[in-house]
Amino acid sequence: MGAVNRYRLLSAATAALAAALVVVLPAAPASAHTELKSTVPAAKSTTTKPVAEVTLTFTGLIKKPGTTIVVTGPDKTSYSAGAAEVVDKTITQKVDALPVGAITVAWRTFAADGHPMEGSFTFTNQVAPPTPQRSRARASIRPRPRPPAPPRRHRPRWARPATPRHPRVSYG
Ligand SMILES: [Cu+2]
Repeated sequence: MGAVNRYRLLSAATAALAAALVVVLPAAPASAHTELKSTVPAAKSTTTKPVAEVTLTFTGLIKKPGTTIVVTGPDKTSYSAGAAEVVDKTITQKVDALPVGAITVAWRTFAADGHPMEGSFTFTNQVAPPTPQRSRARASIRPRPRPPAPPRRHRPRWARPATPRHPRVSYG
């Protein structure tokens, strides 16, 4: 009889455990929200090639309304060019020529189920922007500086030596 009781207890425990699993398991898929999967450039990476755009890929579909990607340089200036583009699970943000240094990508978007998401990551840009060429082009457009004014022919009256105004006439 003792063996039978132990068996009943075990089976009761197994049934309870199975019931608990049934209750817990359906909840798991509901918590699998869309999240950021990968980015280009990758977070904490260093780029040695010019970056024309930043892409963020998520684990699920993304909604475009309310999606913003702000790409800032060490100068705290935004280099985002135009609005973020959303295609399925990927957001693409075009950027102007980035400055050298730490680049921060701050993003906000909504999952297809309406959940708001936001975050930020950084990468290091080692490619110098083409500023020397740009400033040279600007310099050629700029008007040439005026030549210095020619010296005045007539000095102001106060600066002239006290000489007679008319040629001397000899009264002889
Ligand atoms: Cu969700």
